[in-house]
Amino acid sequence: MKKIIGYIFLFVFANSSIHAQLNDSTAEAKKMQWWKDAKFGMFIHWGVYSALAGTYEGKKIPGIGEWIMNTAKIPIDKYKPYAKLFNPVKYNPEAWVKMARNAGVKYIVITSKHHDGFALFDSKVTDWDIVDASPYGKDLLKPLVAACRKEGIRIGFYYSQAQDWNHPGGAAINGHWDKAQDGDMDAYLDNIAVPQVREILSNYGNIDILWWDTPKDMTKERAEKFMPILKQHPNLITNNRLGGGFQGDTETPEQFVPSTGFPGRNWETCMTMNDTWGYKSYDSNWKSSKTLIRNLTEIVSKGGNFLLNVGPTAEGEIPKASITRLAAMGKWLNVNKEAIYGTTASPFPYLSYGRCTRKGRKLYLHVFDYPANGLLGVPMANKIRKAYLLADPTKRLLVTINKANQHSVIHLPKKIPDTINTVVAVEFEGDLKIIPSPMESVEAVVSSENDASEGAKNLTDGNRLTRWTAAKTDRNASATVDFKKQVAISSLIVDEPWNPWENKRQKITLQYKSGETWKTITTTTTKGIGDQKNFKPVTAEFFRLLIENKDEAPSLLEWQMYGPE
Ligand code: FHN
Repeated sequence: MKKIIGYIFLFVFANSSIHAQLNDSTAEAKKMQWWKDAKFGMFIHWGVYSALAGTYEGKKIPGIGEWIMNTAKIPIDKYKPYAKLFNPVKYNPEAWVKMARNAGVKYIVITSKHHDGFALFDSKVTDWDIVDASPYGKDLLKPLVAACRKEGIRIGFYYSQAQDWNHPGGAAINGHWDKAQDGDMDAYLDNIAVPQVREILSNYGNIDILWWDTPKDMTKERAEKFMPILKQHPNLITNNRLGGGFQGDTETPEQFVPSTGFPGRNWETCMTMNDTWGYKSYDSNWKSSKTLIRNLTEIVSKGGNFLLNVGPTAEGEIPKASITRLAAMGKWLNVNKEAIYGTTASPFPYLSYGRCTRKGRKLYLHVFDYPANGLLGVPMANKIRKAYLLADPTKRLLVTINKANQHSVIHLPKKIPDTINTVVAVEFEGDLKIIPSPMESVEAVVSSENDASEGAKNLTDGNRLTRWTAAKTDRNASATVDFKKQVAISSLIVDEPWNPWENKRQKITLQYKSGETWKTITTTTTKGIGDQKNFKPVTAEFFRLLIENKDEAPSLLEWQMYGPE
């Protein structure tokens, strides 16, 4: 399964990279502004699969819960009766939205139809929906949209346009497993998907986001079938997963934070709180609130949004573990909201102690690792007007030191105010003068290049939309930098062409030259999403990367290294 999903994603993401460009027209910028300021959204995966809750015929089915029909190869006539068990009598959309709002969530995206083809709305083109097939019998989207509007929360619909395992002709990753699924995909698109998208965009007033997914078998012609509807909704934000080469408005890294963000593109990391999107009764591998707060901070510091998932039960309850975590995020955001909403990305690609967000001449330093000596270095040569802890209602000024053309330094209080993320607000004078990071002025020398468009210069250009690839037949490659002087390095960042699905791994080793010998600093086996490694500072003139890829020519989008402030 992983392999096939990989092809789909390589296709959609490669395409969106090729066509990536600044979304800079005024209308586009205006349309995206609320979304860019919002930073934090809640994803809801909910449907008939929630009733199976990860178990079929007494067996725990591995993998993500909403995929249970595909993973367990459940025939349509055995799956459909589960709609009778999807009876969300405890559904309280007002309470859900209030809970989300208190957590600091600014928009909600719900699965109007997932890959099992079941619609959470009253669709006129099928009976496979909440009104006709479930004892609940009422549209689930309508009251949620109303509650969102009441609470000032934006609303988006997820719609699985290609995969549909219950309507003939719908696509299925790994292929159909039931004859009843066979049919003409174009007919499925014309008779089910296109009319349903028209329904969800017409019957609920203005919808803010349409979230496509898994564009299996979506050609340009097929994707174009949706264009007349989309054209009627110029303010609708769409993601990059329609297929057929349509890039949409947003990049959608899934389950990870890209090492260097997506400069020049709007992007949103979607992520589960445990290991499933749809409810699984026995998945208790919950991420901590600390991880989630830091993920949000890291994403925002790289210019992205965080779409964090909840998977309600078939009765309509959001798991307690999710509610607790959202409440913790809300508590932290309530104190530190100024440092998240409406901010722009960090001007500093790296800070040894945490992350940074910005509003004009104000920086917000998010301290994850409190410096043992209490001194916080800021890699800028500007004079600090004032610095204070954001959580301090008295805004007591912290002592700061500025020396010409050197890092500014802030004295922190001895006691750690917030062990998850202490925010220091810093107002500076003049235009920001960033102390350049070591890699900014160097170009790597590589062992081989595929061709000039994927050459060595792309490796250190600070742009993850360009890549370096070694010669096609190579499986081992190296890249070396000569700083021409001794430089202290304490962090390695590598970005890879996104490929978490195919199990392709690159082994990456960072070395420095000591005399005539190369010594290893750190090694990482990546998971197709790049990596960041921090280590004790190493001072040297020459550093090199060794990259091994067993399946294809080694390739990297970015190689960056940073030193302590
Ligand atoms: O297959 C889906 C999966 O079930 C889930 O909906 C995620 C959310 O981004 N999208 C697909 C996998 O990428």
